[in-house]
Amino acid sequence: MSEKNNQKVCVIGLGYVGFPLSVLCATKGYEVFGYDKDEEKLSRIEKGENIVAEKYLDELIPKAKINVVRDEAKMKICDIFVIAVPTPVDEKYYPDLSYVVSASETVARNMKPGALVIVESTINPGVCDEFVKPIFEKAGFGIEKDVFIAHCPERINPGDPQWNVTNIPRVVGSFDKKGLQMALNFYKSIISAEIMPMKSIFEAEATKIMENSFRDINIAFVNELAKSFDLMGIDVVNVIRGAATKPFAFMPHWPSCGVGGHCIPVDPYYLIEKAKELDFDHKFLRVAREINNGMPLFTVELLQDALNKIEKSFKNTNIAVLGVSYKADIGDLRESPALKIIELLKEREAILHIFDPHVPEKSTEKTIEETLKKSDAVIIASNHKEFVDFPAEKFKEYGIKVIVDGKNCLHKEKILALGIIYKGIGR
Ligand code: SAJ
Repeated sequence: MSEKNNQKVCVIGLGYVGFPLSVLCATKGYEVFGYDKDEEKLSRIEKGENIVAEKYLDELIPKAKINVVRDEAKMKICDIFVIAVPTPVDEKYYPDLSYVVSASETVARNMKPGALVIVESTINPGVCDEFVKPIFEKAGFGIEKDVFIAHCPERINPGDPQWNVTNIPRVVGSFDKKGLQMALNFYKSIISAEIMPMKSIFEAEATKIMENSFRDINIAFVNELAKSFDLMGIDVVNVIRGAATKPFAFMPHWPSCGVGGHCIPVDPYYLIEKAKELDFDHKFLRVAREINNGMPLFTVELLQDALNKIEKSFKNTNIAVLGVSYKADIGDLRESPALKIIELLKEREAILHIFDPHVPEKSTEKTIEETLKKSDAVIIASNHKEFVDFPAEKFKEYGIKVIVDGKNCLHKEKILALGIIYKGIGR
């Protein structure tokens, strides 16, 4: 039996990160135990369901035995623990590490000496040192003696058809050489991509935060350009496409009605707050967050201007909101800008008809057609395939007079040619 085959892995947190990792480990010869506070997740896993609806897992799940853990004591036999719980921010955008702390305490209560503990949740530099390590020391474990702590930030991109837990390169950091080697051996045994050892656990924590802050500031950059170019009558999307013909030193990002999801709009705050403790103000990150957080209101104001052109105001005007989730072709609502747009439109007493094929529970209508029939204006808040492929002529057929394309995903010229008022974000 290879070394890994008699090792037992316990994954704490069976969401879009932990569940795929559990499946992968089980197909790679590990005995896998899955722990989550959500009983529904556990029972669905026991039934062999693909609880994150990622297509690439469909063929792996039948080969993956995951022992769900309801009694935390059962995890005592495990050699490797992976913590993959949420790291959100609260309503004031302060980091919420309560899930990481609680998961670490659960492991510390139920861990045999010598185990490896890996945190995959996205955290800022210092969290493993200031929050995770003390929990294990308080439980009587000595770092580098009978507990090894590592950080390997998750890089899951929900819905990505190419990159997933089996093939995304990773970075790993630890407090000590042995912990680093144990973590490298683990990830190299399950992932067919580069696993880069970092010089410290702090570097590993900083890597993911930097990756996602990079994305947030670049999106803020094009969102700000969208506003200024709009005033100049320049189509920013075409300009970005033009800039993207440069084969080096340019990476296109796209303006939109806002930045949602569990990562991009959240992670920069972890770095902002950490730096604040050290009396450093991450001005640039803060301004980028302000710009991106302001995009839902900017989009609603575009709709207001367009309605004024047909002598309508929001009050008692029927508005179709197409899309509620934060990203194309998935039903994830976390930090979705569409929810902010809906809130702003309700404040302005518009009559809303909402449709998202991936979020039936938030939809007031069952089809695009039904939604358009009841509406004078449309706001596109998610760029689902169903909306992108919807024939422009049909908007005319259903009497739509105004379209605000929050994802710049419709055919602007076709819509304008039909005599419909079209406004995109920066176009
Ligand atoms: N967005 C823009 N303009 C862009 C790109 C995205 O407005 O140019 C918006 C999207 O509409 C969405 C939000 O930003 O509302 C986030 O989009 P995202 O494509 O970054 O999707 P996420 O939230 O699933 O981000 C994940 C992240 N993965 C991890 O944190 C492990 C992120 O690091 C990836 O870069 C991203 O997927 C990806 O590349 O798709």
